Amino acid sequence: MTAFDTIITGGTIATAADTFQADIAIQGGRIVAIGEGLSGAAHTIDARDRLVLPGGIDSHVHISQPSGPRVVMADDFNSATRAAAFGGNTTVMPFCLQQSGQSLRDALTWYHGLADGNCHVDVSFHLIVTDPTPQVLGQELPALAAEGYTSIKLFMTYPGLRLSDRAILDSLAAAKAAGTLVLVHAENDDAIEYLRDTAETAGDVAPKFHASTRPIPVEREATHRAITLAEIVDVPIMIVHVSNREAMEEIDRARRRGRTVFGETCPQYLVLTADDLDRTGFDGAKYVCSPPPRDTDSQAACWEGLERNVFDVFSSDHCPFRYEDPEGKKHPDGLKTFRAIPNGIPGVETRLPILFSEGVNRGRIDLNRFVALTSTNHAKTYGLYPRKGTIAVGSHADIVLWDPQRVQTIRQENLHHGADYTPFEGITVTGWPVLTMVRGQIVCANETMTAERTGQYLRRGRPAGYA
Ligand code: DUC
Ligand code: ZN
Ligand code: ZN
Repeated sequence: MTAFDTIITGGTIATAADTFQADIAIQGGRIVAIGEGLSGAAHTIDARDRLVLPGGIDSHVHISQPSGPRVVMADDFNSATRAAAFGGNTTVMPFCLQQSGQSLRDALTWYHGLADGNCHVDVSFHLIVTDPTPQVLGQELPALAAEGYTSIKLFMTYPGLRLSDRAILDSLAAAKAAGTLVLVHAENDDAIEYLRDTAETAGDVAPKFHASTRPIPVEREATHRAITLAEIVDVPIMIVHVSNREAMEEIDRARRRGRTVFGETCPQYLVLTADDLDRTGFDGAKYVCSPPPRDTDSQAACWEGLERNVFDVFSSDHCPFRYEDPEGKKHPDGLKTFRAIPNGIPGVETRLPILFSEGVNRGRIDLNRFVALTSTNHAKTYGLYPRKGTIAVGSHADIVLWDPQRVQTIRQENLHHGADYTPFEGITVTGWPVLTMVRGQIVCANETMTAERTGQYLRRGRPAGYA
């Protein structure tokens, strides 16, 4: 009889608070002891020369999301969560889209049907509310919050998704009553449509005009408005995928007024720019996402935001479309105008190595802040802590071993997602996750999957801001 299922020995553990040498004992999928000289396990993992970190939580990914006529996302739950695991993640949070006229329950039934039994890491859904009827807000939202669906996303742009200010106010009020955290995609839709019409009239239809028709003021104004609407209702809010300083300043200003505003940024705002949308031929389409990558000043601002806590979470906004595909970036309508290019880029597998290499190795953030930004804060923000997001006795044994010395050039051929390209092609990083364990089970190690779709659905508790 052994005391433990697994012991991880000899590694350097880092949490959001501490870095220390210790062994970890695991039993029944949970961490049951942390200390020196642990022994008595059926399996021992030698973690010498490895960092031992809480598994990454990517709280912003899109998987199998309906994306318009004859457009198909490149990942299903199998491929997306496989890529997530190889990228050092143990939980992902995709978006369940409510279609117009649909109930949230029906949307969830459909989405669970795609996800359940098909995931390699644990999952939990945000709901995208596009049709906030009295029934949806008054009946469904509170019932679903009680069942652990405690976050929704609202869009201020996109025909079919965008909500009016009044609908946002009503949704915020319902979320407040239900204890649900509201995430907002903040871009001014009318301004975008005006700029797009103007560009197209001038014959400006290449991919690069996706960026120029969604300039910073479009994001700044909508960020300000979203925060203002949340202030009127007196409810916390999360501004997702922030790309630039002016939107950051809106978050700063609101916090100085005492508002609870959370912020998120993503790898594309650290290492890509709008120039990438101007690559030769149609290659710029590979970088079409919203908000678009900006310039090097905005990159520097986003780094500063990670350093000084403007941003609580760092997510991928994984939203993959194949490039060489008429149902992807080369959609026949997209070839005619930037307006119809499917919007989004893959990134669930590369989020962590990019931040580790560019952030920790370059001394912009320390290892503990890295853990906070990529795991702990996601768990705290979305009601998963301390089950997830840390290495502590009683927590799920969601653990990732990192080789901090491994030098790797990001190449599509080495990745596991369903897309046929990576926008981060050719970036050389130092530090790579080499073993991913979910609830005590090794899911992948040394380039190989070692478990088959053992991910579980996670009900969540109250989110941050609703203490
Ligand atoms: N918003 C997202 O959050 N992801 C992809 C596209 C978008 O507009
Ligand atoms: Zn968005
Ligand atoms: Zn997104």
